[in-house]
Formats: sequence, C-alpha cells, structure tokens
Amino acid sequence: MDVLNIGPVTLYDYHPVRQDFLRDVVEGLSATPPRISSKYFYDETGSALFEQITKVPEYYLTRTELSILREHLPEMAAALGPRCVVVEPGSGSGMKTRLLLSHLVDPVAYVPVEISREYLIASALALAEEFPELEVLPVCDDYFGPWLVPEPRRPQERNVVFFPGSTIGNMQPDEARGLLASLARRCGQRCGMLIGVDLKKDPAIIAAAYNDSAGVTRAFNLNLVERLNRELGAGIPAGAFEHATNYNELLGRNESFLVATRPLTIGLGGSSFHYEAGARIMVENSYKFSLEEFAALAADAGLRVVLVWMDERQLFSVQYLTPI
Ligand code: AVI
Repeated sequence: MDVLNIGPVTLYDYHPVRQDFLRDVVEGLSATPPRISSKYFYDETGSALFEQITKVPEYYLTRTELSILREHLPEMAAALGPRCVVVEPGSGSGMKTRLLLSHLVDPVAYVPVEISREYLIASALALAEEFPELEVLPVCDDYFGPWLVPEPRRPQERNVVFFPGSTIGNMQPDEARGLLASLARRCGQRCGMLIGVDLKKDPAIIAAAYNDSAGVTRAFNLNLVERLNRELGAGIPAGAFEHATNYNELLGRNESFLVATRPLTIGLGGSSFHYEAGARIMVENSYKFSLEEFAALAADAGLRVVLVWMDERQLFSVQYLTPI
C-alpha cells in the first residue's frame, strides 16, 4: 500500500488489480445459467444512464431514500454521535454523502473506498474543497479487497459505514453477509452502519421501477451489449438482444436479462457462445427485503438492527446497525 498526499487529501493506494472484463465475461457466459456481473454496467455511459434512471418517475428508490435522509438526518446524526469517521464503500461523490456529512457533529474524517483511482481522487478533492475542516482519506481498493480504515489525525469516537442506495441488494445474500461482516471487522467493535435497504412491496411497483416507460433502464442494460462490442470486439449485430426484466416473488428479487431476439453466435477471447432466440443472459439481481429478512441477514453477519427509518408508504428503509 502507498500513501500519497494529493493537495488536501491523503490517498491510501492498495493498487487493486484492474478488473479483467474479457476474462469475467467469458467466465460468466460459460456458466449455467449464463450471466455477466452488474458491476460492468458502470462505464461512463452506463453511469450517466444510471443517473438518469434515478430521475425517472417509476424508479422510486433514490428519490425515496433521499426524502428519508432529509427528514430523519438529525436523528441519524444523533444515533451516530460526534467525531465519527465516515467510511463509504464505493464512490462518495453524491448528494447523500454531503447531506450526511453536513448533519454530523464534528466529523473527524471521510474515507471513500473505490476501485477507480481517477474517479476516487476527483470526487475526494471536490469533497475536501466543500468540507475544508474534514480530513479526507480516500482508499483506492475494491471494497471486497484487503484495505483497512486509515488512521485519522484526530482520534475518532467511532467508524461509521455509510452504504446507501440499496447497493447491498445487488449482491447475492452470501456476498451481502460477507461484506457486512468484513466491514464490521475493519471498522471495529464500536462501529455503526447506516445502510439503504429497499423493501418488499407490491411487485407491480418493483417491476415498473426496472422497466421505465421512457426506456432509460432498457438503454442502461443494452449499453452492456455495446460495451461488449466497443471494448471486446464481440461484433454483436444491433437488435440481437433485448432487455427483459421480471420480479421473482419467490426469491424476492428483480431480475434483469439480455434476451436473444434471434439465433446468434458470439466469439470472445477464443471461445464461442451460441444463443437460440429467447435465450437469456442474467445481468442483474436487485434483492428486496422485509424488515425481518434484513435483520436476519444482518444477524448472520454479527450485526443488530438498532433503528429503522422509512417513508410513509414503507417503500424504502435506511437502517442503523451495530455489532452484536
Ligand atoms: C445500484 N442499484 C441499487 C440499482 C438497483 O436498483 O438495483 C441499479 C439499477 N439497475 C437498474 N436500475 C437501477
């Protein structure tokens, strides 16, 4: 690990190995059923499309979480207490981070953990400019990687993980449990976690959120096909795949697929993959939880749900967890 001062921020660089898109895609397409990890949605185009998704009327998640934060941040800040170090897995450039930081009493440091170095540095510098009193200690690593919480200059009362957006829902339950447990381990016995968790509800509301009428989610999913062509030279003809999504009530998750519209063969990295019309490649799961289900998952990771804030319609929740 290298420590580097970049203007007002100190970067802790674990030199994460670059994701190998080709290797991961070949591995995923060789699996049964075939899949591509949803992390590959987020190139520049995909990230911009995701931003647009957060604004379509059907995608209630972001809007609802923001309204919960706006209404209850004073209580959340009281639960977290003064002199926290805020650790955020994933980028930290968003409005939610700023909202949290501006409500906390005398926060000691902010630690975004992010694999993309340029993005991490740019967002850390912007945040440091807005919060000049705050020590900003970006960590460049995969958040499943070996990173540790850097030591701030001033002593903290506790480390607090901020993980909004229901990103936890894009993980398989085992992976989610593993991540929560490893975050708790790194952040110590006195830590707290503020996590955005999407809730079970009328399946029609969920299905609409992942198939908006303006077609932004469709474009977001099909951008993955364009990435295969742009970056891996897959040569997939336009229109060969369509976006499809359904809420799987039994598994409590929304599932998104690329569906072949006609028979086709894709050549990638020396392997070839044949699809009949109607064949599906799974590209994303978005798990939804009841309060009991999430409490059970947290307990398996050694955490207790202490407080839950929800909107009036109980669409979404922000939950405060501490080690058992
Ligand atoms: C980032 N994540 C929580 C989103 C979700 O709701 O699963 C990603 C997304 N995919 C399609 N729309 C939004």
